[in-house]
Formats: sequence, structure tokens, C-alpha cells
Amino acid sequence: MGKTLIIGAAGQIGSELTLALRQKKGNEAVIAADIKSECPSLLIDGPYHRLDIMNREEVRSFVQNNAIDEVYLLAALLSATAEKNPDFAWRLNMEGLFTILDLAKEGFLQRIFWPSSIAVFGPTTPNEGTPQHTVMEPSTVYGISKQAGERWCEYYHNTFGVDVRSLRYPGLISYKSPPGGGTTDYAVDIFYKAKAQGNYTCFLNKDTELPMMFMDDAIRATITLMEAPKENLRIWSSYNLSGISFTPDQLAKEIQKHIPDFIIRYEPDFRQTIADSWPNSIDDSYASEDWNWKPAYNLSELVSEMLHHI
Ligand code: NAD
Ligand code: AKB
Repeated sequence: MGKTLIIGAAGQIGSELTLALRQKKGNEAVIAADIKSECPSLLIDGPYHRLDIMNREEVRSFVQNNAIDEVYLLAALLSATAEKNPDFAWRLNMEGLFTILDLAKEGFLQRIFWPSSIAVFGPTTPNEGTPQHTVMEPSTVYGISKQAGERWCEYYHNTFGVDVRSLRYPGLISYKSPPGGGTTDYAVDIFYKAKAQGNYTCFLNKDTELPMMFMDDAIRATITLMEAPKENLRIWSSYNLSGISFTPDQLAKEIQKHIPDFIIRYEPDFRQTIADSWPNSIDDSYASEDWNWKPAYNLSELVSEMLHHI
């Protein structure tokens, strides 16, 4: 059996996904890679390599020389950071995907996971219970790169038979690794500030409802999709995935059940425009029908877990 390579393993999702996959497959079978030279302390129990996804030749020889047959490609610039550096974001988010898709097309990889995002939707998308197939006119460079990536994944699957699987993650909430520059990051930051100083200034306004998910659910969804029999899958672009939807005001009220003096203030910045272009909630019936997806965490369970661990 070949090994699994996780590129972008030092990030918010990568670090938890690496731990979960190592638990299933064994430490040596899962190689963590990231552009960061230093191995994060969470990942020291297994192999770690510095790898730049933009260095096509380096990635190609690493995959071929290390008996890799499965790649999780997580390296990307997220929505807020990408708006500050659109050219670079486009290159990072697209070039690496082609490197990995081509390796699979040439027969060096059996399976790929590449994440998309609710950012593929835009201001003209129906925003309540957003369906799998709908209007998609993303207005951010991040969303444009994810939408293009989805089209290429489906194209490589349909044209070359590449087994590339994908999820449109909502905003992910976790305590093991910090988020990396997204619009939904407020929903993680708020917990650290609530515990450390009892107040938080939110960069979105109080009624901005967004789809979110606790990281444990996201990791379980990812592994379930990757283990699903190929013939059960109908979506080869990216599956809608839903957890819970809430506003900053609803999240603050839930935190106040644990920290009654917690105060939230609102100072919306450029990220408000991004959030306003995204759906409020997602219909993930394809995921539930094709691979039995069902989220486990509601808002109160998520808040209890976050406050317990931070
Ligand atoms: P992150 O920013 O926390 O992690 C990305 C990792 O990629 C970082 O450790 C970074 O060092 C690494 N990286 C950057 N450039 C690299 C390069 N050239 N070569 C190798 N590694 C490089 O991001 P994340 O939140 O873990 O997201 C992972 C993926 O999931 C991204 O594609 C993101 O778009 C997608 N996603 C995340 C969320 C979320 O809420 N976290 C939601 C939707 C989609
Ligand atoms: C972001 O806010 O950019 C990410 C995402 C939803 O893709 N968390």
C-alpha cells in the first residue's frame, strides 16, 4: 500500500487531518508536508518534510520517490489574505492543483483530496439552503480560484478518470491550530478573547449569518468521503457540506451562557463585504444521500467544546 501525503499539513485543517489519518493508517504511512521549515509540535510523531507546492519538479519527484499514492492538497491562501495579494493567491491556489492533478492523470496517484469552500458562491446565489447546483458568481479572488479548481477537478475526473474528491467546507472552528486568514476566523478568535480578556471586537456585524462547522465534523466528513465507494459518488466538482449556521450575535449569546460578563463590540471591515456575498446556510442533501453525511455538533456543543479546550 502507498503512503499518504498531506500538503499544507501545518495549517488549521492539515494538522488535525494528519493526526486523524495517522491514527487510522499508522504514523509512518502519513507524511506531513508544508512550506514551513519547522515541524509543528502536534505532528512530531510522524514524518514531516518542507515542501513548496509551487515547486512543481520538487513535488513531482517527492511523490514519485516516496511511494505516495494519495495526496490531500490543503495549501492555499484563504479569503481575507487572498484579497490583499490577488495575483499570488491565484497562482498558489491553482498551480499546485495542476501539479497534483497531472500526477494522478499520469498514474502516479490513486486518489486526491482538494478542498473547495462556500466561497464558490456569490451575491447572486440563493443564500438560504443554497443547493448543490445553483448560480455561482463568486466576487472574491479566493472564490474564483475555488470555483475554477472545482471545474478542473471535474474535468480531470470526466476526461482522464482522475479520482479527485472535494468538499465545499463552511467556516471551520477549532482549538488545536489557529485559522489562517479567512473571513470566518472571527468565530475562532472570539473564544480566545472571551477567555483571556472577557471582550471581543468583531470584524463582521452582529447579524451576519454564515455556514460554520466544528473541526471534528469536518475531519470526519473528509475521511468518510475519501473512504466512500467510488460508484456511490455523483459529485466530482465538490460536495456541499453543512454543519450549523449562526451570526456573531448568536455565538456571543451562547458564550455568555458560560461567561456571563462577556462583551462583544462590532467594527466591520473589508471582510464584511466578503461575508455578505456568501450563503447563510447550505443544503447538503447530495452528501447525506451519497455517503450518509450528518453533522454531530450543534452550536451549544461547539461552544462548550471550544471553551473547555482553550
Ligand atoms: P491554513 O492557512 O491554516 O493552512 C494552509 C497551510 O498551507 C499553511 O500551513 C501554510 O504554511 C501552507 N502553505 C502555504 N503555502 C504553501 C506552499 N507554497 N507549499 C506548501 N505549503 C504551503 O488553511 P486551512 O484553513 O487549513 O485550509 C486548508 C484548505 O482548506 C485550503 O485550501 C482552504 O481554502 C480550504 N478551506 C478552509 C476552510 C477553513 O475554514 N479553514 C474553509 C473552506 C475551505
Ligand atoms: C475563509 O473564511 O476564507 C474560509 C472559507 C470559508 O473558505 N474559512
